[in-house]
Amino acid sequence: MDVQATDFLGAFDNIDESQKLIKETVRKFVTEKFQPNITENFEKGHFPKEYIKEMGNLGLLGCNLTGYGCAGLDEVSYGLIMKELERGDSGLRSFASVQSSLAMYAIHAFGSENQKNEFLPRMAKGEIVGCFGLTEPDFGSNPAGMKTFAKKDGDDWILNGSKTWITNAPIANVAIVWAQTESGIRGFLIEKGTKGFSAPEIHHKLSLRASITGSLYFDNCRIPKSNMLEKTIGLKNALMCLNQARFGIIFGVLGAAEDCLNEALSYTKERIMFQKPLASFQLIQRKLAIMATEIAKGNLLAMQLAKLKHEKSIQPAQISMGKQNNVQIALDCARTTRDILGANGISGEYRCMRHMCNLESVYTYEGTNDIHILVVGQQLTGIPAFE
Ligand code: TGC
Ligand code: FAD
Repeated sequence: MDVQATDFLGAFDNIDESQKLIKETVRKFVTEKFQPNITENFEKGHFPKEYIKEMGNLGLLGCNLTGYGCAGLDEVSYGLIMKELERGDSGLRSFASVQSSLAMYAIHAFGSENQKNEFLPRMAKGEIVGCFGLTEPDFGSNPAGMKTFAKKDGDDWILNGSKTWITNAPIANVAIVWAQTESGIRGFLIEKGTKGFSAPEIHHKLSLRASITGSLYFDNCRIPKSNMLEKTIGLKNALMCLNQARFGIIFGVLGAAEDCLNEALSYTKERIMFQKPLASFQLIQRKLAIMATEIAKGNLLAMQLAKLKHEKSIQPAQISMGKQNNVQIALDCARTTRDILGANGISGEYRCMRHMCNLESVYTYEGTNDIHILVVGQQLTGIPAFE
């Protein structure tokens, strides 16, 4: 039997030809186009926008949505795409997650026919960019308390408030924004250029440096009725979008983890210390074996969740278990690889420290590690422990 280091238990052995082709196509794009400049882009804090249209041409944006120019792929294909993008850099996967699973999904699930026709085909092609504004300066883990408010004024809405830590915000043509109204939390489409709306970049990030992040400010923004997501009726709708993105992260982070294991394996076979390759020492083999084991379990977990999602029986707490576990193990793999590479591990000439810094954000966004533990705890006990 052919045992692969990064898929020790063969979780992906049975993917079909079309899924294999999708995986190989994305890997080629990431390796040949994106990867050569990632170290420089990360160092400069630059998100390479030039790849957005290419991702659109490859059908990667909104790939698991149907109609409106979207590829209508299955959940495993979607997961494999996220995994290959994040093998390159979590920033690249973040762009795709936000565009596809948060912004496009919100319009697809809760938008009018007009909104879907107007935005989705152009977003799928990468001609326009979306962002998703849920988090506020004082309401991160607890978005239910949000202060951003939309007040009815004739047929229009007047929006006031702010959002922060929003991926893609400064380059977004349209922001999906969640706001309190007199009838609960609802979603709105805020277009670039709307009077009173600004989206400045957040600087000095030490993580996800090749991703662009910003804040959203709304100062008496007048939003036409046609830009309200009519089918939104509460926070639940925003959380439904998060389920989609969290599912993508469960696969995505495995790409970063596998990249770290591969780096650790090749390094330890070549690096000689005490007259022997590092790979020959028991302590090093233990670290490698633990990484391979955790990745193998993470792969199985991801594939089982894809099956449940395909069958439409997946529960939010199951997604929480997957997000919490796979991000944790990916971060552990990145830290272990950083350790195994010694001083070289801190250099941008290698990949592990960049992955490690990125995964610190992934650990926090889309629900912190603690929040997902608490969601599983609530499912087990029936007792919410958030407050
Ligand atoms: P709670 O009372 O539990 O729920 C309110 C309603 O929503 C339902 N619900 C869900 N529905 C679908 N999916 C989920 N995951 C759901 N979780 C809860 C729930 O059944 C209820 O429905 P109903 O019918 O009774 O109204 O709400 P809560 O206010 O107590 O909050 C629960 C909690 C803490 C789990 C939730 O607020 C949470 O997940 N907090 C974390 C916030 C978060 O993840 N923010 C992410 C922002 S976006 C982002 O980070 C993008 S990074 C992007 C990138 O670059 O990749
Ligand atoms: P807090 O909620 O203040 O949490 C701080 C700490 O307290 C954490 O350890 C947390 O686990 C813990 N904690 C909180 N509540 C509890 C509790 N009840 N019990 C125990 N411990 C608790 N948001 C968006 O809306 N859209 C985006 O596109 C987006 N992109 C992001 C990109 C980046 C790079 C980052 C870093 C964040 C992004 N976010 C985005 C925001 C992200 O979702 C929030 O940072 C996250 O939800 C956590 O909120 P917070 O930072 O306010 O932390």
